[in-house]
Amino acid sequence: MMKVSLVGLSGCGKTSIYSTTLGGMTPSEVEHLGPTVMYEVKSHNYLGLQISLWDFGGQEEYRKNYLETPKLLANTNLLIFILDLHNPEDYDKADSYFNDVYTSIKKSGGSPTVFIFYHKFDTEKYPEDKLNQNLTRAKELPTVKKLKPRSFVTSIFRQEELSEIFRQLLISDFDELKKGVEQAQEYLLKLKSKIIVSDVNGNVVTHNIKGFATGIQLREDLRDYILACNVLRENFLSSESAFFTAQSDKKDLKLHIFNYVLSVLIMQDEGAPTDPKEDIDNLLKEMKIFSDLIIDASKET
Ligand SMILES: Nc1nc2c(ncn2[C@@H]2O[C@H](COP(=O)(O)OP(=O)(O)O)[C@@H](O)[C@H]2O)c(=O)[nH]1
Ligand SMILES: [Mg+2]
Repeated sequence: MMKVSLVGLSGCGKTSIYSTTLGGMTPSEVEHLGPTVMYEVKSHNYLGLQISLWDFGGQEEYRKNYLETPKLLANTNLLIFILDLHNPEDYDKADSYFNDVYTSIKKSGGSPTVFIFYHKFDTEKYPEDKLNQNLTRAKELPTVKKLKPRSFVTSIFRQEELSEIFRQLLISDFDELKKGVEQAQEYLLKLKSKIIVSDVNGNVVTHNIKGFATGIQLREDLRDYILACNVLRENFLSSESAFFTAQSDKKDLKLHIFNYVLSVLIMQDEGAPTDPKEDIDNLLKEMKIFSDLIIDASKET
């Protein structure tokens, strides 16, 4: 089990970040979310890893409560602090909250990996020159300078990038998995076919096509297809791995499921250039190895 804690002042964007990555919502769908009361815990299985994501509501009365009830924050593996670049008036308050949360986790014996998101880096409702000034100032905040967390400049309006960051963080403690993902990305760059590597639940690992994912979630129809094939693999074929194919005169779909967990979906449009069989076979061979790494990593947690 891996515990990820999202922390930051009220309105900084915690719930929006969750919703547009693991939650599979679009940026426009999250615009009217209500405030989080106390905290919310969402469980997720990503690449076989059990992830529990804690969204700590940021209102003042709750902030005090978390600090006075250290067990809420204890056992955090990944601490993600979110700083609202559109709200520099509250930087000092945010920074000292960051410090208090970190100190509280340390006191209860934890040693989380710490990240900071400089969030809302977009000019939807904010002037550009001020935004850049705010970013420069944010990097000078005392807790940021003290903890030197790995930092990312984020916005829910760059959903694909935000999801990519999130995917990286979720496997950041697993070196072997990181290498596997990088390997997959290298192959995908070279290939012309449309390819999506995901887990069998439709959580995207990497892909080379735009518009097939909402955050980390694969498009619903394809996700349903993978889920259905996975049920067949399990119950009907009774095998660890399986291969499915579907064809029309316009499209060609190939689905490989490896080791219960990993799915590689290869799509080809009619008349589109095809890749040499050897290149596809090499990708599949690597993904088979990657699926073994996933099984090992999920045993660790
Ligand atoms: N411009 C902009 N607004 C955002 C971004 N992320 C969240 N918001 C807005 O900030 C407000 C508060 O977001 P919410 O997720 O509820 O914050 P929380 O209290 O930290 O959970 C909402 O109106 C969101 O639409 C972002 O990246 N850019
Ligand atoms: Mg919230």
